[in-house]
Amino acid sequence: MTTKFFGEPITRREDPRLVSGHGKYLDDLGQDALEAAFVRSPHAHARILDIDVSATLDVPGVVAVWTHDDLQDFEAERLPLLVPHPSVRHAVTAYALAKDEVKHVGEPVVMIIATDRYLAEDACQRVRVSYETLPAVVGVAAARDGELLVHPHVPGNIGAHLIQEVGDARGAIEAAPHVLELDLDFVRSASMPLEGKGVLASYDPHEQRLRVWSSTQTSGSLRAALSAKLQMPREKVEVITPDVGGGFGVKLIHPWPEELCVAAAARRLLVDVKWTEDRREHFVSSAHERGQLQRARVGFDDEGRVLGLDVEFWHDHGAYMPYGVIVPLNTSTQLVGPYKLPNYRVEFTSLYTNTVLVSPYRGAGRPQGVFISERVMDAIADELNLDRALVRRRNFIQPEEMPYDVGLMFQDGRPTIYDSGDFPASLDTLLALVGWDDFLAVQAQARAEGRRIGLGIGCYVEGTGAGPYEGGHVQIETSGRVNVATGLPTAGQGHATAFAQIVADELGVRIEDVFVTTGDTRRIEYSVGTFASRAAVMSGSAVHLAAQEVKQKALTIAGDALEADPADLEIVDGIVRVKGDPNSQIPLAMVAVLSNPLRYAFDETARAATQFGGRSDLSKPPIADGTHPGLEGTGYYSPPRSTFSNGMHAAIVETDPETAEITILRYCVIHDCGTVINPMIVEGQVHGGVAQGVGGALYEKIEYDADGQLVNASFMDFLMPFASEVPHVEIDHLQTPSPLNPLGVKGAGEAGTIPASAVLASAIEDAEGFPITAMPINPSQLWELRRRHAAGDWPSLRRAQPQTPHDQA
Ligand code: MCN
Repeated sequence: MTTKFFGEPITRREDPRLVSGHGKYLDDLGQDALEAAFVRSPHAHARILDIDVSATLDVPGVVAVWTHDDLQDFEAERLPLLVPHPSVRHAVTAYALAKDEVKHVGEPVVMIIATDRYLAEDACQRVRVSYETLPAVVGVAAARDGELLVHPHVPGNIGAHLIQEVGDARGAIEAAPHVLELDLDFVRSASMPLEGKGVLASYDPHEQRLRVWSSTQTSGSLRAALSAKLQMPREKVEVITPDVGGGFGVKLIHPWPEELCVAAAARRLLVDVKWTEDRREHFVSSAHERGQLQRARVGFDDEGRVLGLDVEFWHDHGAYMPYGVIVPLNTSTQLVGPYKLPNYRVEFTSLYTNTVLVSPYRGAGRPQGVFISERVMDAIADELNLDRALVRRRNFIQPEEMPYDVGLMFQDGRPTIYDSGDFPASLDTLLALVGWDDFLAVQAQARAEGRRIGLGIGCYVEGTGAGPYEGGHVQIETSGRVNVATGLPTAGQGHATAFAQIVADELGVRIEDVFVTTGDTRRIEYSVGTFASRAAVMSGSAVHLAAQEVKQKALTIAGDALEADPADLEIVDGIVRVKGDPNSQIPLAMVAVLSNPLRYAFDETARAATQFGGRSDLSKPPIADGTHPGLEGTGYYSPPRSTFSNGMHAAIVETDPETAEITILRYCVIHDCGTVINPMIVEGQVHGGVAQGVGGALYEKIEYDADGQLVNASFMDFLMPFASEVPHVEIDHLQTPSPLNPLGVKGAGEAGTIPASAVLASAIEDAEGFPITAMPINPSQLWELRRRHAAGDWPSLRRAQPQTPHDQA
């Protein structure tokens, strides 16, 4: 393909519509629909003794009141375990409406459908549910104790347990000259898309067809799930994703209880029904992530090379496990990062607690894993009084060792094999960008002025573009308009631009003529979803393959019309022409007409095309043997395994000596996502990711009390960074193309978030001179650590003045 748009920083074509308020989100639809509201559990753990809905039944405008008993057939069974894994010992998923017991505050118990949301909410207040409260298990430590149980049949609250090992980690640590042990705490947090979840369902009894609009990341999978749960033919279920105001992982599960209840109600009541999540519901009844307690033992030599690493962590997966163990699997495999670990053992225990369920949130376990490995690298440097960058460099996998088999099973069940990357080159670029070599002098100068500044670093490798497949459909209309469809939905990632760039280049058409549809099951039969930074790899490759097919077909038909060998043709700006003979040409639009020679010409282009008389050889049928009418093609891409992006971040922070306020002075990123389709989009993704990472590192913390009540379930109490707290991000790209897909791309969507906590911990530690072991960290916690440090109750760092320059590997 000759590239004209691919790799260019083309401004996002979707933005004029979105930023001028012309986006259509779920709540903009279904203005005449009935609305649903849910009575949710006020208790973290309780037995339901009785549900009295009698006071709701005579409320004018209330149309239906459903409890678990009103669900039918499969609707009444537990929701599915979406990603099974051999490490799962006890998979407990929720009912769409609670049956007998509730396991966390916010669990839906009753659905009320009324003519509007206000009435439905008022009616919810009239429902009387009698509960017998039970003791709640809150937090990883309590769950690990195993004294109280979330689910009586799950001993020790252990949902899953896995050990993976390469070499002999414990033996290597035993024999190592230096050994360190770290206890770390990564606190629970949650993604906060501006738009919460939402669903609108409409049933056509004549066609027996259910149409569902959902603010989902997985329209194709949601379609499959609804057709199974409602026992409807898949062909009769359509799922359409309107504009989505952010997903960040939380809209991955399919179906959410509300999606199933609303769809079932629309079918049964033969009315359109809608539900949009409010902010409090999002806090107490969607999904959280991150919470882990971690322990690492590392043995290393005098030069800082890791000889053995033994990691154990305990993961809080909340009350239910619909998404399996993807998050701890990511933590356990991705903490290896860019490092060569000949002896590595990791053991995780995934624990039930009486809190909101845990499912992937941007980074999906990797921020926790990177926190472990990068804290370990800093601790080694501290112990040996070595430069922190040097310790990392000495442990790097080298570019000539690619592809590099880490020796672990990745979350997709396939081997963890790094396909490309040049970690030393990334580090060199980062250190130059942030001014690593000069920083000691800068820091000393600041100290002399009474200021505390610190420089932190963090490296990561990220498995992206997980399979199993994604599809693309490309069609050229007789007007020359090119329609592109891919099944995965868009939540703000700029797919309408990036996929148009790929197709425009492959077909040789103007980008203005390419129109992309995402997340609409009417347009493409099979799809999986947008997660794991997979769209560029999966759908990008699929639309590329589909465009190739269409191009081949166009060249064959044009060759016939122009009486030229297709190999001698090229397409430039939508015109197929004989190379070197500009007078011999035919517009793609006309080729589209010829591909579908109707008896009558309906438009100007088609009439003009009749000069070519259909296929020129009248002895042949109008449609060439072995082809179909229409200039269109479908491609499905299925990768052999995941492709691995990587990157390195560095940050300079200042901590206020009096107030312990933490300010980020600089934030630098080196990013390698293989071949870049659109650098402006990738940089936007990195900016957004860093913003979310900064939030996770310094502000955002989901806070439960001992009874399992979420005490900061509002934006008044759950702190997110404003634009004023998000640093300017300085970015440089390194492109090591992936050999695994036709475009050489690797994912980019989560990259900014992954190392942020590790980097900021490293920087704060450097500013303060004592270890940081728990994230997020806020000024009060830093102040408390200072107090403990001054009282001799918190250790000092030894690496105040590293003796070795970073490049003496
Ligand atoms: N891209 C590119 N070149 C590459 C790789 C990616 O130009 N080599 C472009 C892609 O074409 C796409 C964007 O960068 O436009 C992100 O691509 P990719 O890394 O494939 O990630 P996905 O599109 O699959 O998006 C998912 C990812 C995840 S997992 C989360 S969580 C997340 C994220 O993206 N949620 C987001 N970014 C988000 N951005 C917004 N605005 N909203 C969310 O909810």
